[in-house]
Amino acid sequence: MDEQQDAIDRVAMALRAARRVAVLTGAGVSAESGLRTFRGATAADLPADMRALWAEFDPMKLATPEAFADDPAMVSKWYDWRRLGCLAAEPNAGHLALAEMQRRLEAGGGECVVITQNVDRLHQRAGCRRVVELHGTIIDWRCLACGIRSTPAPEPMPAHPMRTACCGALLRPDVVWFGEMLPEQAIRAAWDAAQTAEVFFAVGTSAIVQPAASLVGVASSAGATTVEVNVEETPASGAVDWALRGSSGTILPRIVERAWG
Ligand code: BV8
Repeated sequence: MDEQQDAIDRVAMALRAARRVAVLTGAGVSAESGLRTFRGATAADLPADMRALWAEFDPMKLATPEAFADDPAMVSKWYDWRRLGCLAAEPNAGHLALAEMQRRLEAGGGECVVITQNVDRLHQRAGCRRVVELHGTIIDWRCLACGIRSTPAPEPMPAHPMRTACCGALLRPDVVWFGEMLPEQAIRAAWDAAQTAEVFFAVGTSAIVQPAASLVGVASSAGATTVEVNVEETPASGAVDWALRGSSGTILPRIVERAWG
């Protein structure tokens, strides 16, 4: 049996024996749904009007309150374009496998918390019920003045930036930008899940963005069996018990199949 299949068998056995599981996901889990990752992205495969935006600006610079304050029209256009991409995307086999994992564990009286850095809501659309959104969501937007949230229609916004009916203030995406605090409730739920998990997965994340990346160490220090699923090496690869190299859309279904048949 090849090494990877043996590792998948061992992970599946640990999963079958566990009652508390936590899964940290990053942009890589949505890559097979056609959504661009933050660090693997290349401008080449972007539509022309977005190429300049993406090539000219580092997403890390666009995803900040300073960028929005400086040019709300440009940042709002970028987020609206990404929002429409998320709405048009479909959950892939990796998202569906995590939803199945959650169902199987809950059916056995256990629990599976999906902690995501993604803002696309594809886990929810795949059927996951317990999802902690560490970095908010691009599907909802909120008033910059009073914080009231709204869900824009599934079509291009009529203007960039939009102004809110409630306050006449700027409308911004309900995401956590670099330099902004993560939602207190999300942090607490994520830390609780990582500290009590018997098996902790890190799937499709470059393990760079903090404080999310710290969760792998939190779970490991609390005694969890840690598993990474990624197409490449990351700073977390050396610290986990099992580093499974491959795409989440292929590996996650194999783990779930092996665990529950
Ligand atoms: C904060 C929403 C308090 C917006 C995003 C230490 C502690 C605390 C903070 C910091 C710290 N050090 C630095 C900071 C500041 C900063 C930070 O972490 N900077 C990094 C660059 C070092 N953190 C913050 O600002 C956070 N706020 O902590 O507040 C504070 C504030 C200031 C100073 C100190 C403390 C807020 C972070 C949230 C930012 N918002 N998103 C938006 O989407 O536009 S983060 C953004 O990056 C996305 O959410 C994305 O998900 C996330 C992380 O990236 P990944 O998900 O890992 O995606 P990436 O593209 O990097 O990697 C994809 C991976 O998938 C790759 O490994 C690839 O190989 C793999 N892959 C690809 N295809 C597949 C695959 N794997 C499997 N299968 C495939 N098919």
